[in-house]
Amino acid sequence: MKIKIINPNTTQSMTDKIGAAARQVAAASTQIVAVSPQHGPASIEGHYDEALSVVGLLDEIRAGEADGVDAYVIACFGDPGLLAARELATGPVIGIAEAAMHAASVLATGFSVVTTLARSCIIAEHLTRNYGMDKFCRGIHSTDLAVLDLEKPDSDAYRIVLESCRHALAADRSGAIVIGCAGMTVLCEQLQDALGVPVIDGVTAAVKWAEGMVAIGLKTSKHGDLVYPIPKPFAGELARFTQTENR
Ligand code: 5HY
Repeated sequence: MKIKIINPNTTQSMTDKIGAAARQVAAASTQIVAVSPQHGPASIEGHYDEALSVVGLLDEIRAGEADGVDAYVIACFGDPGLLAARELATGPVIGIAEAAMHAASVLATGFSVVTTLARSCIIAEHLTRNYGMDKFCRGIHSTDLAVLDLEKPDSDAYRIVLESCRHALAADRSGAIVIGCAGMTVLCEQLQDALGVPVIDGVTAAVKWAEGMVAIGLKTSKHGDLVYPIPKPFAGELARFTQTENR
């Protein structure tokens, strides 16, 4: 099977890390394709960045449909464009926040999220309610790290994230940590060893969830609101999205 992991920001070094983490856990028979769109924000930190990242994300879904991709992972903790992507895709589309939260909810009666900026905490809070995970999520914590700080070797990111995880576990009385940024994927194993609790990285959780669904023949429902988009003309720079016939 072929799983396409889309990092909706345009920072290739982060995409490379995400792809490596995915390949580490993927089955030998699973081909992992990890991409960033040609156009879009270098990092996604808020509603504006998320909105502008969705066109590039959907470009990658369109290309994937032509390449016979079996499932997609949206590798950004805001799960941007998730439902639009599901309309366009045939196979499952999994967001890393959704995957990580669901995984944490069966490993502990309560989990904490540790993410980047304070504004991203509010977006994560909205997601917990959308996913019905608010009854499991005991707290959402900012490290005040910018997303691209995670790409800087001298950012001291590991120590800062570890400290925030320790605080979250104590303050929230939670039993597991969800790391709230795809760029933190490389920290996950070290954090788990240091903390002695499950630390869930949505990238790897989403890959294994997608693999499992494809393996049992499950695809995105095309009955109701996730049916393929209605063919219509798109003007200007979006003309490439014009579809003339129903799929
Ligand atoms: C992410 N932004 O996972 C999110 C994290 C955040 O560019 N990749 C990004 O801070 O919302």
